[in-house]
Amino acid sequence: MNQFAADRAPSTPAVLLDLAVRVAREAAATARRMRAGAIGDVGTKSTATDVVTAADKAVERQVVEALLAARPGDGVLGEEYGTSETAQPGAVRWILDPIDGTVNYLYGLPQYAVSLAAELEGVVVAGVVVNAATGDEWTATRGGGAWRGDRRLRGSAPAGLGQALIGTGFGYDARRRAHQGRVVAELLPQVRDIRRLGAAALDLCAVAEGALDGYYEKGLNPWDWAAGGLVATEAGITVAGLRGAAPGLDMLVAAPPVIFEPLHDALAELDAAGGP
Ligand code: LIP
Repeated sequence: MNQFAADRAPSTPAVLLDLAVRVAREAAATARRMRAGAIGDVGTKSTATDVVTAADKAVERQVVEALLAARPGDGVLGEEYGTSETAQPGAVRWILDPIDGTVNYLYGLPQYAVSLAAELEGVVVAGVVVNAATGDEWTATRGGGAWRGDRRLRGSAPAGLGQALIGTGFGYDARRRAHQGRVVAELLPQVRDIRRLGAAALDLCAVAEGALDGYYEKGLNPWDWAAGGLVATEAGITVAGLRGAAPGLDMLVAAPPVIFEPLHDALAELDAAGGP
């Protein structure tokens, strides 16, 4: 195959997913190996608790190198190094969180993931999330369903919001956390219970497989939810913002249709997308 043909390898969702799974598994192995050794070179970003480790950086470099070796004309948006290449027109934009759940990784809590999505012309068409601590893996292609291994995922069907187990997360800024704390305190009596697991990608996969009945969070970046959002969507989960907005930095809400509206309305009433 000549270079031109290599640059124009088929960009079908299934082909892109195959590459994403191979690269994400290799990256998860690196994260696991580095965790076992030591957490070196811990730095901070937006606040003193917003940490980044040598592993975050090493894993991102590894994934970018592997993707561009396979598909030189593509672009990559990663959490640690931003947009690493200018993608050619019609190329794939890869969206990567090298270690989602970095604080869990730092503490050795087995809830951190490599999250990798393939976006074509603004639409995520394939995604994989690998729990780097356990090896558990969730995949999806647009229109092809969501899977955990060979099990098709279809979310949960709680009887109502009051019986729903809801996941959420909090930002790193103390002022935002104060607002988020007030919101979750008011939501708690309205639901079965709350879980704060620490990695958005895994929270979204948990909703896809029914291990959570819903999830919401303000302040997520594209790399936190691009892959997990496709897994949830393909499992029949509604993934949206508040009041008709698209999911994004202001708010992401993910829940099965049976409880999406009451969860949405409770969050809107509590101004969950507001605050600093
Ligand atoms: C994390 C998110 C999580 C959020 C954390 C953090 P990171 O991403 O996945 O949902 O609650 O505060 O932002 O920083 O570990 O990649």
